[in-house]
Amino acid sequence: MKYNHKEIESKWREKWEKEQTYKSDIESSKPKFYSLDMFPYPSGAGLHVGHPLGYIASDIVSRYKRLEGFSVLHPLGYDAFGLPAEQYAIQTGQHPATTTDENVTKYTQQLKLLGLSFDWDRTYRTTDATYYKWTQWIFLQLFDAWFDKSEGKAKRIAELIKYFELNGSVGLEATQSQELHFTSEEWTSYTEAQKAQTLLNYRLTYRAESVVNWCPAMGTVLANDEVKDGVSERGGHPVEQKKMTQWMMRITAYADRLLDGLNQLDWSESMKETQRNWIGKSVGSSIVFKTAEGIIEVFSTRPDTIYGATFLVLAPEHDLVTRITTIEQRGDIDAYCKQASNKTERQRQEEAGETISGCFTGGYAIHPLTQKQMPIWVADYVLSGYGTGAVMAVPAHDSRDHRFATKFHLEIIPVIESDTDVQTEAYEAKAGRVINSDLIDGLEVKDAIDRMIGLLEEKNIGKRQVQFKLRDAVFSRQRYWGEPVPIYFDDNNCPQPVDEADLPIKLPEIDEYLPTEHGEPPLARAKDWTYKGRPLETNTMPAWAGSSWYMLRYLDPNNDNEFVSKDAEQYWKNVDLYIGGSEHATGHLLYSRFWYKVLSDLGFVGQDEPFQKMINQGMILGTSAYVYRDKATSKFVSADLIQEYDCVAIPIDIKLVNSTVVDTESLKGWRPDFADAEFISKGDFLCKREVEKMSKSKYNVVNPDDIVEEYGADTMRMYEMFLGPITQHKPWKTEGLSGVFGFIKKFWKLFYSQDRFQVSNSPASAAELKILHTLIKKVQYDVEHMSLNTTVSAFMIATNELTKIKSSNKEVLESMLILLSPFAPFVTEELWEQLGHTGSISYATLPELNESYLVENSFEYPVCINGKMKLKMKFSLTAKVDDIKPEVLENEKIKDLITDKQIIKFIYVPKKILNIVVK
Ligand code: ANZ
Repeated sequence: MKYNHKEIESKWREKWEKEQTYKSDIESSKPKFYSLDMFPYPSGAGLHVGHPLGYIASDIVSRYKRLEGFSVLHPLGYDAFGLPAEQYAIQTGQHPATTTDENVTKYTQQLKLLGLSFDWDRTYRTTDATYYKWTQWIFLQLFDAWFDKSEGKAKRIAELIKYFELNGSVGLEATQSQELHFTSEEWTSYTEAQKAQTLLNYRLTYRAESVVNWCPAMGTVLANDEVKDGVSERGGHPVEQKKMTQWMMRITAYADRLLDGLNQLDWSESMKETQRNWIGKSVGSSIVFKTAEGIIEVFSTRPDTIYGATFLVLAPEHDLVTRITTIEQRGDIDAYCKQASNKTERQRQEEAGETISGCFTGGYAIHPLTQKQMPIWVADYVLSGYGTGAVMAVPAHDSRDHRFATKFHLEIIPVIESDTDVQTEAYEAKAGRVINSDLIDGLEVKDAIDRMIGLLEEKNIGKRQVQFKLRDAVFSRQRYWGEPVPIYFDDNNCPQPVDEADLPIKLPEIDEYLPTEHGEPPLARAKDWTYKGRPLETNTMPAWAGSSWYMLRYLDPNNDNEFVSKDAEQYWKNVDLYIGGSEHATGHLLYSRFWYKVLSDLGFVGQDEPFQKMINQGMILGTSAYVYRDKATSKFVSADLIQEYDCVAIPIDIKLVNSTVVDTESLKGWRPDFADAEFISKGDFLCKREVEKMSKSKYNVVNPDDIVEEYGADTMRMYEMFLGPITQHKPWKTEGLSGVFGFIKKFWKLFYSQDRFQVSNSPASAAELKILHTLIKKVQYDVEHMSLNTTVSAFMIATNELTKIKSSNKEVLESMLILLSPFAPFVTEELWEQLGHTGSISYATLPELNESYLVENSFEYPVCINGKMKLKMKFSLTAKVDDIKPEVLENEKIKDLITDKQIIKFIYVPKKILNIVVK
């Protein structure tokens, strides 16, 4: 029988589904392994061959762990709320649930082709009301919690109320929006509305007015990581800064724990570094500068440079700007501030690198140590949301301040010794001796920083301070296709939580997926959008809400009473291996760590981190094909002739080309406007190939369904691994598939002799065992180190070696099948059955490594006559000279050479040489 991938794969696909082969259960006698993929957003385009790379890798590990005896949880669901489905709904009037459903169905079909051992009984979509009921429930947990800084953990609001009743705010160490001061008597005398308002200042989710990234074209607020270069990441629409009342998540309370937690995680250093930078912890000092109109507090990480501070700079939004600005400067300052308000924070930071701008307020402050007058400027490189929104500018040692001082002719005073001429360039290194600095002259920078913080504290003009770049996360979206926020507004217009028993608050039906004429979010269109007769919140949650806790729901997906049962949580715990893209470093991976820590503080989960080990897969790149068109005549020009023309490059479908040769007839039929195309070429009409991201718009997408059809899922899986290290980017080459396909056919042949299934039951030879155990060792090491590309080569080598020695040993082949089954589950399952097994190979036992088979137990001796090598003979290492000697002397060739000679001596040096001395 020939290897027939189509028959084998469809047979097993059906059988696995019917028999629920990959159902995972709590098996307390077994250790657990939780292997998770970042769940996909099901887009309309379906999967291309780049998407399953991570799924295949995690599937191999999951299958390997089953063979090792673990109970494996390997689920997949869908992150299905979000903008694309909603945009499509706005354009077509079709309910986003319909599009989502179609896309999910398509994805699932495609994924099922690949033999991924997901437990499909555990699948869900974040858009299922049975799922988002619990997303809403978690929101309520955050609403009912505050962060106690003294213990570094979240606690219930009831505890905070008790504290206020006893102490007011006195001595409270809590993460808060604003510093509030009140006594217990004052608290007791507050109205309900005042109490509610006060508590919002501490809740882990709260409402606040904040400057947000507003995207008018999309009618919604976007998170910082959804804005790239001043435009929306999706759609590229302009984004402006706007003050709005929003639900916020107090992630900043966890800044330190999010930072510290990284140390114990098995993630790549670059991923950890990205998170560290995003959290951005800086230690420094606040310093107070006096002005006639009030004090300006600045935050500086370099208080050692205070004697070099020659001017102050305020953010355009700083409260004091209007008061400090003199009448003469008012017009300029107003115009400058207005202009700044249209830029995003990131834009402002980026521009500061090139075109620094600013405006003088006309006001002055007094230097607290030298008492000199310092001009006060406004500039948008100072951000209102960071530190105090004001800086002391030290142009000699900060390059932005330097550019600013140079542009506006402000004084530059060096205060750290260096070889740099600070009049032309800033010396930024945090190293050297302090100069021109009275109280701290002569100290090294590090010591000077500490000393100065101390001095400032003594003199009451400054305080040690820790700053984070991390901001509280905006949690409301003015969209339809998201989870409704389970909040209503009472008679005082205070937000109140919906009762847990009334969850879920289901997404209502509306007539149009657009904001109302009054600019309210789409949910305001719903009929009777009320709760207890009071208005419900009309904002929905952002796309990241559902993905911030999805790893927990798989543990117990159908539980209607709890978000996850205690039993399930205690058994499965956190994720042992998480595979997904590195682009989620600052969004999903921070938010989910934050929620998980809150749930941990409130006693719902037993660990502090959700994803213990993470691998970030690289991208599989496409090879686009570009044809060239002469701008003047619109004729197509072969790629080898384009130097003579002025051409535009046009990407064309890679199906129209063979290597670099274009099928011009098919190209004409590909687009109506190409029907009458004319081609200029000498011989074949050529295109240029370019390796870049796979995308529909570049027509370079390869569909996994086609590959599975032609070569089978086993080949596709192994080929994806064979392409190169999992974490690297690498181009897809369809030509490469035949190599792996050939390997599987060769492997199949080991079990067949002249088209008949035939394996030998005799004991395995030393050579066979050596091949097998070399493979076992390699696979063990590689899977542990996620070096799956080299495992594929190891299988190829072993198969070649077994073929060479014509091995068909059952014992060896059986073990090899088990080893190969995580990589090529279909063909191995089929051969396993043919060997007479009834259960699935997925639950076989991994063969154990026996190192002794790897040890060489024989030696090939050079056999010499009078010191001259004549031939080579192999002998066991344990053989005695009495066994060896007769065999050598009986050798035909030796016999011939010594017939007429007399043997004087037979020399045997173990593991070196055999020498016959003759005369
Ligand atoms: C004086 C100084 C001298 C500074 C020097 C730096 C170097 P990181 O490390 O990022 O925390 N700064 C403070 N608040 C700011 C704001 N709202 N917008 C823009 N810049 C701000 O940076 C802290 C430093 O950035 C602070 O230390 C301050 O400038 C500036 F040789 O103070 B420094």
